[in-house]
Amino acid sequence: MSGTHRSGYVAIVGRPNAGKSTLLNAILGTKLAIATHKAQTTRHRILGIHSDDDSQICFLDTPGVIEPRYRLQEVMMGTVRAATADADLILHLVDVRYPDDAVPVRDTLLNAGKAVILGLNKTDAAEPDTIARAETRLTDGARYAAVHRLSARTGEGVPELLALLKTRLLPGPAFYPKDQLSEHPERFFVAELVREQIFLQYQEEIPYSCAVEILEYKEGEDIDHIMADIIVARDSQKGILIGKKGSALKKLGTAARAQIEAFIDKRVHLQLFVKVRDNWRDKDAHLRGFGYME
Ligand SMILES: Nc1nc2c(ncn2[C@@H]2O[C@H](COP(=O)(O)OP(=O)(O)OP(=O)(O)O)[C@@H](O)[C@H]2O)c(=O)[nH]1
Ligand SMILES: [Mg+2]
Repeated sequence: MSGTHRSGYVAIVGRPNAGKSTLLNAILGTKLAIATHKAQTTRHRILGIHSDDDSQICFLDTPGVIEPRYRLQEVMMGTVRAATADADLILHLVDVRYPDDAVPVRDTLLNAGKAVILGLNKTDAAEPDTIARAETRLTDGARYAAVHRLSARTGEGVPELLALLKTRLLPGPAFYPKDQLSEHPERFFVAELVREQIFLQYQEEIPYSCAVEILEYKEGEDIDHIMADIIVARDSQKGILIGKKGSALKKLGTAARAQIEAFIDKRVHLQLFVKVRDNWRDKDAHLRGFGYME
């Protein structure tokens, strides 16, 4: 054990698909946050806690920064602002192949008056000169506290990133027990895993029109019984979700169940229902009900 104990909150902020949730999972060595190839996968602020003997870093994974077009997206951007405000340190994560996209987020973050570290992610998918160009493009005249290259997918550069973040945190005690990874209840992760499968299995506007609500979570001796609603925003989406003779919903349920079983390390009986709540994405009462708003 060495010297002073350090602790603090690090908000991971960036455009959709930058790899924020993938990075959180790589840091924690477990799949805590859902991550897909589709933009706007993350809708909440997700706490992931990394502890070792002499530090505790509390990461806040956040929704990708966009120009909001409907109320849910506005609320998501409020979540990003709140996480940024709460954090001691900001990690601006960028897909190294698209530095131009990251410029508006960079300018907002650097104006927030906090230390911002630039994480150039996806180095496994880019040539060295692309990476160098991205670094120049983003750091030219910008006051980042530090710059770090990494690949959340391969894990290259991730231990070094942790070491870098650690040096930037102030001395302080652990906020959570050292074996704790997060603070959301199990049903939150279960709902997220269902939502992840919706992102993977359906096209176009469907993933963006769905919310998942756990209706019942009954723990059994060797199998848990879970009932969940998938909420859609329009009647026509219900049929798409269910598919011919229920085939699409069945496929979704099978895939989600496998993910949930891996997550809780227990057998699961999962029942999914589809409900319509007209334009739920624009209604605060629903956004609150589904846990997107306080
Ligand atoms: N090649 C490569 N792909 C990556 C890397 N990190 C993430 N990805 C991929 O990029 C896509 C988006 O990853 P996410 O982790 O969901 O991105 P995000 O920033 O959380 O996205 P939102 O939640 O939509 O804001 C997924 O297909 C990941 O597998 C990386 O280091 N290299
Ligand atoms: Mg994400």
